[in-house]
Amino acid sequence: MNAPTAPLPPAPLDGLRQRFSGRLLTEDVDTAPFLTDWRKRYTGRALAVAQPDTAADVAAIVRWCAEHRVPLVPQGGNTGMVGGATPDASGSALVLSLARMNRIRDIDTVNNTATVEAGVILANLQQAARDAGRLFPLSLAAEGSCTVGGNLSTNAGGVQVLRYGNTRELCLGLEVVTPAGEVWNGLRGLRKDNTGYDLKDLFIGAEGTLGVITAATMKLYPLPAAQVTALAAVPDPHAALRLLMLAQQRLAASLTAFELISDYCMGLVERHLPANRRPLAEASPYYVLLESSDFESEAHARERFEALLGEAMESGEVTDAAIAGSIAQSRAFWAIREGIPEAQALEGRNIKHDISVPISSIGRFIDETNAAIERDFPGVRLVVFGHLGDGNLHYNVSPAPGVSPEAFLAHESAINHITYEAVAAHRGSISAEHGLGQLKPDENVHYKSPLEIGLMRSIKAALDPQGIMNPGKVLPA
Ligand code: FAD
Ligand code: 2HG
Ligand code: ZN
Repeated sequence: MNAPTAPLPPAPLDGLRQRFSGRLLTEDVDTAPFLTDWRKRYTGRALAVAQPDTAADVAAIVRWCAEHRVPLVPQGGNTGMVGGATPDASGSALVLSLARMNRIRDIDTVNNTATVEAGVILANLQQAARDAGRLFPLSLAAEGSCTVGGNLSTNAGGVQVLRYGNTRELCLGLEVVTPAGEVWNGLRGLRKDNTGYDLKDLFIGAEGTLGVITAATMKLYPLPAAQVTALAAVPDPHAALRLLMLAQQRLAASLTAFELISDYCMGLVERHLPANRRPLAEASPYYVLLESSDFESEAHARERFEALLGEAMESGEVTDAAIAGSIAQSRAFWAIREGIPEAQALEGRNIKHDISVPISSIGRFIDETNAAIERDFPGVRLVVFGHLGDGNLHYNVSPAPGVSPEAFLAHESAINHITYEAVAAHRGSISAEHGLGQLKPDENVHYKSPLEIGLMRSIKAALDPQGIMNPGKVLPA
């Protein structure tokens, strides 16, 4: 790859100030919220935070950055888990906030598509789809603040991937500002289009390192007639896997969520978010939160769900279960699952591993990795939960009681090593859905082949020869 060109002396912001009066933040008090990530792991500095309203605005900013060789850090809702939207500490970068680009341009209920700007909050897109009698299925706990541009740039997963796929699979077209400041209008709402390289797939999951996504055409689906949620107690992850197989057999495409929650996670949520209470009388080592979406009726959904859970209880996979009796109860079940990241943050500093392995390996991965970590770091808390139906675990680690965060974090690379070696042994991924950001580029180089990293570098150099797009993210600086 071409080495990124050295930055020029501090760029004169005057050229931008004229066009972006009131939308170019330079005072510390205004820029601070954009400079620290959600986990409070990274705090950077910036030349300014620019807040464009249109793709033409974004193009003007990118052209200015290209001219002055100013690094550019795109930012959506700033809910990312790997520091991808946080600038480095040099203060030379411009943060580009897409938050004001929040218009829903079009909903086409015949083509089943929504064309939206990058700064649209995910929950607003879900609501707009519902208002049009359609489903936009991407769903994650940060949906009240994350943006469609951020979801695309991280190729976010969430809780319905096993039925609808991740964000990449929900996208039909993109509008992108290239690192040279040109606007590419690829907003095609086509299910079939084999006209050469799929450029949109390059920008999806690129974490802002290849261009700025300014709008997207996303797929919509029919709204289900009913959704039924259950929380099932299972003795261990192996039983959870057998339940997954049974649920897929009995419910087929109606199975829309299958989440694993360890008892330690359940306790964390109860402790830090006490409005949440576990719905089952007896504690169990693990629980599964399952959801089925039915296109006939609530009664039909409930009947199938009850039959499934009855069968699983008879065969011993499930030891107890509660089926939500109302929408409020279903929300309460989901609040437990979705409260885990916040509860863990309230508990203190932690080490996160967002890993995936083939679904068939999940049980063994947990057994082996738990044993290895407990052997070397007795007493640490294993915070295991996640999207079991996708083979994606949040295999997080918190300090043993009484151990200071500093002493615990001194072991971060050793704990990462154990975890990622186990992931590699199962031919898994060290980042299933959160991306690499500035947290994992080096680990990625270690676990991917030189050929694969070389191809990634070639793509980066071809699209961004000056290296101004979110440098130091995805690929090591
Ligand atoms: P940001 O954090 O602002 O940015 C993320 C990355 O995308 C950065 O590299 C940034 O530079 C780049 N970027 C942002 N917008 C653009 C753009 N328009 N063009 C180019 N690059 C851009 N993630 C999951 O996958 N599944 C989950 O279940 C999940 N649950 C979460 C729960 C909680 C409580 C929280 C806090 C986070 C969760 N996340 C999850 C992580 C996060 O919400 C997602 O990664 C989300 O997609 C980020 O969107 P954002 O708008 O906040 O992006
Ligand atoms: C989730 O699934 C998110 O809740 C966050 O991906 C995971 O906090 C985490 O580790
Ligand atoms: Zn997740």
